[in-house]
Amino acid sequence: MRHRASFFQLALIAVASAVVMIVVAYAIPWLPYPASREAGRINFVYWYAEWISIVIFAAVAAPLFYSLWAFRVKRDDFSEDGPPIHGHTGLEIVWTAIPFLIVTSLAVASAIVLAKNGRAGTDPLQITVTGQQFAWTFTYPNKQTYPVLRLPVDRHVRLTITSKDVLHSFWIPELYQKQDAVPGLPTHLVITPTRTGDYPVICVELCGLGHSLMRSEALIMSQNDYDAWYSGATKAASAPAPGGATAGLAVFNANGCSACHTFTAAKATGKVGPDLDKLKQEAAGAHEPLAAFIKQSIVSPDAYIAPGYQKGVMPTSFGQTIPGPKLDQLVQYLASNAK
Ligand code: HEC
Ligand SMILES: [Cu+2]
Repeated sequence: MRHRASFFQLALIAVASAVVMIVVAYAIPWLPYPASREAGRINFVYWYAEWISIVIFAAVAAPLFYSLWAFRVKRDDFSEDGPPIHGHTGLEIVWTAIPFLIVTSLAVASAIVLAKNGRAGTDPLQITVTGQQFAWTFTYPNKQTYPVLRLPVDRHVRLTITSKDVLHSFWIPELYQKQDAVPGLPTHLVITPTRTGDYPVICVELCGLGHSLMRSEALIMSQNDYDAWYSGATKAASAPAPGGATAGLAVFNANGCSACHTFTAAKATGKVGPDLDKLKQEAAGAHEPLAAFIKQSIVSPDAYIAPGYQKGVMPTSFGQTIPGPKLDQLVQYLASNAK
């Protein structure tokens, strides 16, 4: 037999195929570098599955490429195919047993990782994440709500995730795990950050016209920086700001306005909607008194569309979700701080 596959040739093609796959797998940064313990575990399962795939690819590619080369039809070769194989029990046992073991081991590894990732220890930092069209807000144990998620490194954090309107999904790519935000059904996500840095917070459930703009930031900071921010923020919340602006500012932050609007008084730098520092100009342009214009813009945003902006991006639910007195505080706050 001229074409008996030499073990050496097959092995050579298998190794070459594996090397190509390893280069593709490692040279391209397919996933962000994990920034939490939970992400590290998911990363482990990912590479476990990746290595199984590399081995299977090599095992399939080697006989395929060998056959293409060794058994190709020669000129003037009219011979029939070889006899087919029927009912090879040994072969069937092998090709059932191997996938069974692979799939079972993947399921066991994933189950262990998911169970471990759900554990928050005895004293996690508890933060409530609220999704609404189209902003994320984060409520801390001091009862204050902020538009940016700040987390200390190396501490268990347990997020409770809810939604005020439709389905959203909370995701920080560097932390790998996603969690749905469901109205009326709080969900949970445990994070134990391992790397400081600024990471994007993204909504990954198509939730309306402004879905792609529904982004915030997660700042993972050292325990010291976090403590300094938290105690400062807590003090600022209890000390009355000049002009009695605290209440209005709290309503502004709690409703995610800063995710979309720039407003210097609130240190908000959102770019999705108009710059609220220019509200006076805008009200004059719409020929309305300032406070009435602001109130109308919040309660029924579609009544007047700021030039250059789109209808349907600013949430239309604030009239129902912000109680009357708070709405007045908010309007007052915006009117008195607008330039
Ligand atoms: C998802 C992004 C988004 C969020 C969240 C949001 N807005 Fe808006 N807002 C917009 C957009 C876009 C416009 C311009 C379109 C329009 O006029 O409806 C706008 C318009 C406005 C205007 C009119 C400004 C002008 O120049 O005409 C005011 C006032 C305003 N928003 C206040 C608020 C307040 C207060 C909140 C929080 C309770 C808020 N917005 C939350 C996107 C948003
Ligand atoms: Cu969303």
